[in-house]
Amino acid sequence: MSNQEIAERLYDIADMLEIEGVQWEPRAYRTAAMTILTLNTDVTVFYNEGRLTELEGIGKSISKSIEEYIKTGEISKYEKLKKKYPIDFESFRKVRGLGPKRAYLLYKKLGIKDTHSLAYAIEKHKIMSLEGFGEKSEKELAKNLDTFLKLKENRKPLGYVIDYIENLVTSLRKNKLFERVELAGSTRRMRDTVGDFDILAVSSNPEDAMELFSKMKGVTNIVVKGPTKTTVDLDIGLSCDIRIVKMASFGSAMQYFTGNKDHNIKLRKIAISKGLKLNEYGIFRGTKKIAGQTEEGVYKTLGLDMMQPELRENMGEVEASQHHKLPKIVEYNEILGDLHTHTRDSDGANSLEDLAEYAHNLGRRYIALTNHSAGLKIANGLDEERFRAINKKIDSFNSKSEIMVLKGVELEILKDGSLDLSNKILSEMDFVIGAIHQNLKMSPSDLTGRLIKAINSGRINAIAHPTDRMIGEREALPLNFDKVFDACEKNNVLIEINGFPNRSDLPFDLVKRAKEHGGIKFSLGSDAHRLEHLKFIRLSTAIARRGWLTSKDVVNTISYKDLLKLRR
Ligand code: DGT
Ligand code: CA
Ligand code: CA
Repeated sequence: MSNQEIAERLYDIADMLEIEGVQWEPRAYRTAAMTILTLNTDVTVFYNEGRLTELEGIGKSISKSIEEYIKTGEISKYEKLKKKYPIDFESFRKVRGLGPKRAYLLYKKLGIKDTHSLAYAIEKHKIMSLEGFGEKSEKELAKNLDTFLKLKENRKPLGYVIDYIENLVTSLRKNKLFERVELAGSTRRMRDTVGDFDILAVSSNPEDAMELFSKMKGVTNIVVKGPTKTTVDLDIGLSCDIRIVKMASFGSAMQYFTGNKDHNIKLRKIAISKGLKLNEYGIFRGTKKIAGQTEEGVYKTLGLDMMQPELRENMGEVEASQHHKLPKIVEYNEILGDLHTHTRDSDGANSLEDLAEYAHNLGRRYIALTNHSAGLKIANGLDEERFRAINKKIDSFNSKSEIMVLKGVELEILKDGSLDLSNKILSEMDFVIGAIHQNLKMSPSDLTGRLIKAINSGRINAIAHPTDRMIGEREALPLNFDKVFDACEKNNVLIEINGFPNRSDLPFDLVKRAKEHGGIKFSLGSDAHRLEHLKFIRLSTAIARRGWLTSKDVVNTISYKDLLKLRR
């Protein structure tokens, strides 16, 4: 059982209650589901300590449902509703434009329960003749279903699973059977999504070590089990490979299994050109092993500088390293502030005081409070009056606090590229990020023009989550990035790297392109909507590193005072 499983149950209940026409409950269930989904701790820990109701949005009644699920694997409310609505809501939630009520209509009229039967009905053009649908919406649905199926290939945003796998590694390390345990693969490279986990370990008793691994908490299925390689499925919906290797080849195993594949292939070619052989066991001249104990040794033997795992994507890092020209990428601990956060004043869950305190405990020296502006109604956006009131609160908070709060806004860029708040109130702000959230169906040139108009306005400091992609749900907006980068450079507008796991936006390859464009700086933001989300700044930083950014490229490395000057 996992947080995700429970969260999906709660979302399902919300969807079914919505079909039933129940008023407030669906929203309550969704809030609770979101809390659990983004919790960095197993929810059963809270249950065991009797602290379920301490979690945001989890009251008595929902905590009873969770308790029931933990104890029995079922929620009676869910089972009862599900008999009436045997629909795959979990998938349909990710097909755009297919809310619970429409899904129910399709079920009632055509018996559509899942993506298979939906695809079939679309193929047979059965949907366009339904009342309330029509040809256009059938086409739309076909497109959105296609997107869902394509994106569904089972990758998970790293930010949702990194704590889980790091905890697992920590618990293995505590066991005497293991002399060494390390994460490799895409997780070590901090890629924005993960297909499976890769762990390398050293053990003098591989049989028992593998036995222990395959019986760990969280294992739902053993795919293969042997003394050198074991693969299991984990309850978070990803599988995990573990390999036992010899200490003498640990470095080359780490190098090989960190990848990525194309990076490895390039290294192997270099080895061959030097008359050497490279594999996961070491570097060999003939049959003599000349490197492999350490990763540094592997790179050095090939004439390369050692490089951070985040850089290993075959994006020019091998060549740069041959010429000793690798960038000194920004360090995680150089990030002083978080430049994108929300409180319950718009659609966040916490107070300014609690958010700031949590950020302070994470080591931040300042945060920008960037609640939504009025134009984003579904997020309870704020008008000028409410922003003024909050700004006043921030002033008084700052006067007696160690961590500083910047007065900010995540400002709607309206359909025509104009801005949602007056120049007057914007001039009272310390940090303004412009964002497109609505009216996304525009031509690429119109979308680009809309964004550029906002950048040219001279009123915004940064553009939030520039591509507006949602991993697994929605692809990037078809923007012309060369033009966007030009405009950002000319107007000194920052590009945000949003660390919220299913956004991870700007993606790292575009970050690298923006940096190569020249003259562009970046701002990092967790986009926290509740306390634990503040940790997502780590994912922003990872993307910055993967995009070759140095501390000079990232404004979060400068002091609060210097940041304030930026706006002037
Ligand atoms: P993922 O799991 O899709 O998120 O991405 P990775 O990079 O973790 O890929 P995975 O788990 O298939 O393999 C782990 C590493 O093992 C990969 O990054 C590089 C290495 N590797 C896998 N297959 C090959 C291969 O065919 N050739 C070479 N040279 N290396 C490979
Ligand atoms: Ca992997
Ligand atoms: Ca793997």
